[in-house]
Parts: sequence; structure tokens; C-alpha cells
Amino acid sequence: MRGQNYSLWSLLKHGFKNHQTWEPAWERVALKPSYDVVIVGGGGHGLATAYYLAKNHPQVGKIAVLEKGYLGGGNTARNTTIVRSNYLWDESAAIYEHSLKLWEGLTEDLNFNVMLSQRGVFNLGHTLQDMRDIERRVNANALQGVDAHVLNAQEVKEKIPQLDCSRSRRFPVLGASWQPRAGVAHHDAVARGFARAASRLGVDLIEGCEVTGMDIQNGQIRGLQTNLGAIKTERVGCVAAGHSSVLAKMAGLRMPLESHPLQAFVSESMQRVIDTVIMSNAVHGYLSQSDKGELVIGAGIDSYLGYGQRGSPHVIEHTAAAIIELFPQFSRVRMNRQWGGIVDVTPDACPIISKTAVQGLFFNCGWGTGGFKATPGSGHVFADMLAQGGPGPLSKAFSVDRFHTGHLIDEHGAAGVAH
Ligand code: FAD
Ligand code: PYC
Repeated sequence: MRGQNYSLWSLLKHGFKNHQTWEPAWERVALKPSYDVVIVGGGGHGLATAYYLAKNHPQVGKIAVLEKGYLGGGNTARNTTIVRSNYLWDESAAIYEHSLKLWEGLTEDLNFNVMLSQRGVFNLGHTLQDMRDIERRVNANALQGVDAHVLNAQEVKEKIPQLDCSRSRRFPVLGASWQPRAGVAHHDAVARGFARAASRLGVDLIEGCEVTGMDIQNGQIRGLQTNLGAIKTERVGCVAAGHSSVLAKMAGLRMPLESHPLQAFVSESMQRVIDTVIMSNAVHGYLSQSDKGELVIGAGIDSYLGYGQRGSPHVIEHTAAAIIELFPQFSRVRMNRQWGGIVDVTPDACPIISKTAVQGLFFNCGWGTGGFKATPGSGHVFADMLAQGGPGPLSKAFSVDRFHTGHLIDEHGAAGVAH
């Protein structure tokens, strides 16, 4: 009680002072002329990389994160925050499960509430083949140590009473996979938590700093050009999501990536009606309900390529139709806001965590429509890669070389709705 009074008092006091005496969450610093390691991209993945690098590998020296906009303002700010690890193949289940375990301890580790809510995720099955695919994935998950269950239609109805499970629907619900430890987390909180923790470990976080060129000599990265001036560095990690191929081009590299818009929207706020996350690949839509009471809704990528963070109206119409197919009662709910992000999609729907033909230049990209859940895990393994100069056990399968060797890890089924 005393704490609450104190908070209210300090809120009023600081409010009247225009927040001027508030301690900033991270330090604003000027760009230095050289760094030991530079991370390009201040989204969740870039910030997590910086944090784990500074925390676990302090010997690497001075680290900077360069962000062309504001920290966490890219896809990290634009996603629908689903966190789960129920992927099909061992390599991807391992990295997403590693990430989920980090999520589970993240609030404590960062001393910042990332608002992980393990409310479970359902992937609905509507055909016999859907159910066979679900059973295959759940069996694989059992072998991988990932919590997952197959539910029949009655069990789904008991857990989600609002879902229309009648057999007369065009897409009747035959069952679902259910991962109870999955759920949602807060997009801004995780970016800010990592930013604050990285800054406290001495990482320079530079906002409004766009990388515009790379200085490469004799196959080794020597520096970067930015809108704030040139800097020298011999180790660079690019973590730029939808703009990764733009950065690769600066180094004369071609990444197997396509950049697509991916949209989402939220409804007006209402009483809590949905206490879990529901996804349907076949009907092609997904939803959850935010803590503010908004329905958070999404579906698939816009099929054309582009960098406009918007998306086209027919995708909104299709998504709304899918949600109404599953929940006819939501047809009268008004939609409040819509937005888009630019996702970097690989041919096998799996990320690229890799060194490149340029010495000292590394890429962590291709998370496409599913990288929010990977934020801590991706940052953790990429930090190891930047420190050690090569892959570790969890990242080695995600080398860009797999597109030459043919060792693809096809996760289109688990990426599901969005791809
Ligand atoms: P970003 O947050 O995009 O960060 C990359 C940063 O790089 C940006 O801030 C950008 O400004 C910066 N940058 C780019 N170029 C330069 C440059 N030249 N110089 C300096 N900085 C640069 N994933 C899930 O797991 N669950 C979901 O429910 C989910 N839903 C989604 C819904 C939508 C609508 C969208 C768009 C995505 C969704 N995703 C989801 C995917 C997820 O958002 C991304 O995979 C993840 O956030 C990528 O994080 P990031 O840090 O790599 O990218
Ligand atoms: O990867 O779970 C996911 C997801 C859902 C919506 C977008 N991505």
C-alpha cells in the first residue's frame, strides 16, 4: 500500500516536471568512430543479441546497436506477439524451445516485466489430413521434449466455448494441437527490457542511425557508412528483418529472401471473452485478446513483394471473413486499427543465422512471420556466433549454405497461418 502511494505521488511529481527528472531507461550516446562489434538493427533480435553479447562475452569489447528508426519500432512493434515452440523438425523445435525457456526466465533476468502470458496456443484441424498433420507434429514434439497435445473436437469446445465447433460449419473443427506453455508476451516490453539491460552493460544504442554502405577490403569487413558518419569495425551482425536483403546487397551478397507485407489489426476493447490463442491454417486466420480487451487478429502475408509497411485491403477482408467463420458472433465487433510490417521470408520458412563470404560479416534474418517468439533465443545464439566467429549447436543448421547443400528444414506447416 505504501508502495502504491509512493508511486502515485512520484507520478504526480514527475508529471508536473515534464518527466525531466526521470531516469531514462537507456543512455543516449553519440556514435563513436570505431567499435569492436556493431549490430545493425535495433529490433528485439538486435537488442537481445547486444545484451547476451555484453553479458556472456564481455571480452569482445565495445558494442554498438545502430537503428535507423527508433528501438523496437520495426516488426517487433508490429507483431501479434504469439510465443510457442511447437515446430515440426528437430532443428527448429530446438531453437524455438530454447527461446521459450529463455522467455520463461526473462522478466527475472532483465528485471523488467516482459508480460509473458502462457495462456496456451491452439492450432485447429478441420480435415482428416489436418488432423494427421497435427498428430505428426505433436508426436515429433513429444520426442523433442516440447509440451504438445492432440485434442478432439469436444475437448477443444470445452477449452474454447466461444468457438463454433458444430459439424454443419463449412470448416468443422475436428480437433486441435494444444501447447499449454505457449502464449503471448508484450512486444514493447521485451524490446525495452533488452535495451535497458544492454545499455547498463555498456552497449551504445544509437537511434536514427541508418547504415548506408559497407567498407569491405580483401574480403574482410572494415567499417560501415551511416547517415551519422563512417565508423570502423571488423565484426558486424546484421539483424534487420525485412531489410536484410538491402543490407546484404551493400556487401555484394544475395540472400534467399523475399520481403512481404504482413498485416494485423485490433478490434475495439471488450470484456474478456478469449483467454487463449487460436490459429487455423485451413480457414486462415488467428486471434487472441489483448490485456486491454482488443481482439488481436491476423492471417497471411500479402502475396506481392514490397517495403511499404501497410498492406492491401483485400487481405483485411479475407482475414475478417476467416475470423467470422470461426467465431460468427464477432461479426458485429468493430475494428479499431490496422497496420503492416515487412517480413523476410526464406524458401523453407526457417531463419538464416550465418556467417557470410565476407570475413567478420554475419546475418541473422529470415525469421519471416514467426520471429517474435524467437527473440531471446535468436539473440542468445547469435551473440555466441558473433563472439566465437562461427555457429554453435543450435544455430549450425541455419547456415545460409543449406540453400546450396539442399539441407532445407521445411517449416511451412508450423509457420502455418502466416506463410
Ligand atoms: P525488427 O523488429 O523489424 O528489427 C529490425 C530493425 O532493423 C528495424 O527496427 C529496422 O528499422 C532496422 N533496420 C533496417 N535496416 C536498417 C539499416 N540500414 N540501418 C539501421 N537499422 C536498420 N512472430 C511471432 O513469433 N509471433 C507472432 O505472432 C508474429 N506476428 C506477426 C504479425 C505481424 C503483422 C508481423 C509484421 C510480424 C509478425 N511476427 C510474429 C514476426 C516478427 O514480428 C518478426 O519475425 C520479429 O519481430 C523480427 O524481429 P527483428 O528484431 O529481427 O526485426
Ligand atoms: O509464428 O505463431 C506464429 C505467428 C502467428 C502469427 C504470425 N506469426
